[in-house]
Amino acid sequence: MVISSLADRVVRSVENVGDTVSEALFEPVIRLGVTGLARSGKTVFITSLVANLLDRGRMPGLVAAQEGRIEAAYLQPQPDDTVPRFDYETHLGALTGPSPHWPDSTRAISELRLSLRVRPTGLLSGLQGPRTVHLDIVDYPGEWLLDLALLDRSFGDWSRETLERIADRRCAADYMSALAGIDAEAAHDEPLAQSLAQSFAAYLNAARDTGYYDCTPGRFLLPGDLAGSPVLTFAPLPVQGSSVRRSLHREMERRFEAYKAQVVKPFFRDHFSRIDRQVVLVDTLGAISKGPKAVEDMRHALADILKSFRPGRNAWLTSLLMGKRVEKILFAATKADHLHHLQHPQLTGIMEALTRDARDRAQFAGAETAALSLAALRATTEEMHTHNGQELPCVRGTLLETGKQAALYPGALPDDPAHLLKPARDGAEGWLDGDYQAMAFAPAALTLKTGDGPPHIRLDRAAQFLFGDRL
Ligand SMILES: Nc1nc2c(ncn2[C@@H]2O[C@H](COP(=O)(O)OP(=O)(O)OP(=O)(O)O)[C@@H](O)[C@H]2O)c(=O)[nH]1
Ligand SMILES: [Mg+2]
Repeated sequence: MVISSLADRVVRSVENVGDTVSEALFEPVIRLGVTGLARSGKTVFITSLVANLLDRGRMPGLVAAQEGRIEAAYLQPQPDDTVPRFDYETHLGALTGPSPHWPDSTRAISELRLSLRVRPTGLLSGLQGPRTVHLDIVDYPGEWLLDLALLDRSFGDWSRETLERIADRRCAADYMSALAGIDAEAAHDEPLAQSLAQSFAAYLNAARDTGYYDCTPGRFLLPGDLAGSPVLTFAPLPVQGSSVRRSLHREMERRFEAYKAQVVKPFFRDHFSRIDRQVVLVDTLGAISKGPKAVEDMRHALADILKSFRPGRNAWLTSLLMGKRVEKILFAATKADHLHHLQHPQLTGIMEALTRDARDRAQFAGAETAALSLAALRATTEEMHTHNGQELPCVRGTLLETGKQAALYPGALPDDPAHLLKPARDGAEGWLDGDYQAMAFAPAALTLKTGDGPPHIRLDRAAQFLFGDRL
């Protein structure tokens, strides 16, 4: 009885509402944020996800697809006029064309709207025809989330912390020597400011290429149309106390504040605050193959990234969100096709452990979280090899560098993630049990059956967790 009167009320209210409300009711919008550090696999993930939602033959793990309730999927013009469109067709062409290659690096925000016509289940199934659900996918660099930490730092604090952290890094040597003999309280001199900012930006780029993840301010790495503007022409200085009028210190401080107000805040206000569901992509295998330092560094970066999803600590963000929060966060170890599936549980275990602190806190803030390992575009096949009487689970693919076929055994990932994370925390130079091999494979040439999207690993499970409940 309760159910039928509830349903009546739904029908009645539906008849009475105006267009906007009925659109909100019948055409819900899910904003899915896709982020991760540079090269973590964002572009390939979105491209393959969209292709596999358009052609759903390989998406049995997405319940609505499995039940045949998705009647149609189509791309639409996106709702935000000022955000570049995610260049789906070009990226898909790169991955699935006659000479497949990985898409170019993107490093800026972009967006795509995919609309799904879905037959409802349960209570409403008898009352309603298919409804449209819009999936707005937003691709943005994880580095931009790291900038949140700048908001509650003064220029002086930020300078001190940054210089302390980078002083011993080889890639920072040029910048540190450029600072030698600088009097921050001397009169501001624009050529000097520019050369310091350029040198600092060069350091940030080198640091990122070396495998450091704490590369903020994030926009220094992808200036876009802000290149050369004052908001990007500052750098950390050896300063003490408050700044002297008209000094280099005062001007850098002003620009640091402008960066926060005009670059960092607008991103959080216009994009981040509107996200409903979030996937954080992590190239866990890549970091493991670079060694313990890279793993530890990545763990820190992830914890920092995740602070944005637990905004309690940041008064400005808390007031901006006004209680709204990301409902679900998925942590996904990408490129799992570099491993035989026998090793996937270990990879997921490492992913879980890497984000444990951060996950606990996000859960604390009410978001549902999960970890899994996936490959957005599977570039390998699996095979067993016998080596010294031992069976080794390998993957085979075309090497990116040589174009030759090769079988790879990357090394045994430990069952207990602590065997990797502990030495990383303790600052070990190398892994005890020898190295983990990373090899870059080229995307395989594909002949797709009608109705099938590109091959992947667990992309359907990721989709089910992220938005399956809304279909
Ligand atoms: N084997 C394999 N390699 C992948 C997969 N996804 C990404 N890669 C590799 O990772 C690289 C980076 O992937 P992208 O999707 O461009 O990563 P991104 O996060 O968009 O990178 P930026 O735009 O530079 O920040 C690719 O060029 C591939 O070499 C995958 O599913 N399988
Ligand atoms: Mg990209």
